[in-house]
Amino acid sequence: MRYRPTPEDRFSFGLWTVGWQGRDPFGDATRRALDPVESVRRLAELGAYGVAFHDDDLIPSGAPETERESRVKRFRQALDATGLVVPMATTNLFTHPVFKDGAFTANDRDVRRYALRKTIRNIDLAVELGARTYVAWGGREGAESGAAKDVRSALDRMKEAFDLLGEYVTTQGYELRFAIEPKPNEPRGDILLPTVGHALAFIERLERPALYGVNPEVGHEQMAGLNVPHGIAQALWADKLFHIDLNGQSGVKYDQDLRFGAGDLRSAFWLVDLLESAGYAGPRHFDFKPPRTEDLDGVWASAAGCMRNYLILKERSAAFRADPAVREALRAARLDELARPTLGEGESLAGLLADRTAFEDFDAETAAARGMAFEQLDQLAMDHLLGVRD
Ligand code: 3MF
Ligand code: MG
Ligand code: MG
Repeated sequence: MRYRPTPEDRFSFGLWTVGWQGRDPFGDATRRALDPVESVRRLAELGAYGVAFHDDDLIPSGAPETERESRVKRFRQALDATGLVVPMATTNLFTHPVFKDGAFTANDRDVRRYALRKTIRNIDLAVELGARTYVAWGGREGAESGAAKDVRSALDRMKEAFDLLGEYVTTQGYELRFAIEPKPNEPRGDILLPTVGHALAFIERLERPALYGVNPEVGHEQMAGLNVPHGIAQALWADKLFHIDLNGQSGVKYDQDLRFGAGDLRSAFWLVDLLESAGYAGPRHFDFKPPRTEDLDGVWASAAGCMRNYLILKERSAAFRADPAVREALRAARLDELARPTLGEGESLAGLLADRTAFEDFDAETAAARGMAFEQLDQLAMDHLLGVRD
């Protein structure tokens, strides 16, 4: 069947996505809790290959050791029975009231120490279950008012935390890399490391930069009005796209977490086009929330929709790239020229300085009059996206 996902597509879902009960700041849950075992079975039936979890999604915070063991055992049995894998795991450092002022950057030192121990405990479980990526979203690392957070001290504490986690996985010999997930705001008024760019710059200040990359989320960048494919392209360029959270968002407003493909469809098209043409090999992970209007049938329809939309866009992007008219339009728009170094082969800065055609004899008026032919190219993309070119 067309657009039917298979494990080769590497689609994964967080337990917290399909498991979201619809609680929001204004209303109570609209759906019953889902047993992680049920989620694993349903996701496998739908064609997913992986499932991700926060520690608290699997084991309620504060559960006794025996309960912890039995819950992990049931989860592992469900994974074995379905063939689903755990590519990524993460820590819940935002739900319990103890984290109201953050975790790694909480002003209270004892809270920071607790957050590190909670994270390390779940890293052990993540590795045991086969995860290769550990995501860190600093949802409550931030502030609502100016003097409440000394941002430079907070970044020192953030660095201290990530360096300690890096030391832990290195000394344990774990094959686990960290992916930092940026978000500009919500639930804090302003969150530290708000965008892909902030996170990439932060990583370079860590003791073991190679251990850390980013886990950008479509909606998070769009909440800040940013161009998602551009941010992802920069992460790929820096070799730092360790993981990705796919979802949908309609512009600069509250965090919508729509299913992938909803919201800004053109951005979703360019994102799939980028991931596929760049050969991104990691999981296509969906971090969405089926709207609270839906019952469980709607939840599974929404999850299936995420994967279906990805596959449709992948097909549209492949058709776009294979179209001879598009290739011609790309040439007319001089993408091939952008790929060429600005200096000639073997040329040095001295060559550029000595080249009269580059400046003294350069006819800027004629160059300025050249059209870029971007509109023809973009309309071809639109035709392919809308499925009217074949
Ligand atoms: C919030 C998020 C988070 C993170 C998750 C993984 C609850 O907007 O996107 O989902 O993705 O904590 O680290
Ligand atoms: Mg999110
Ligand atoms: Mg996310």
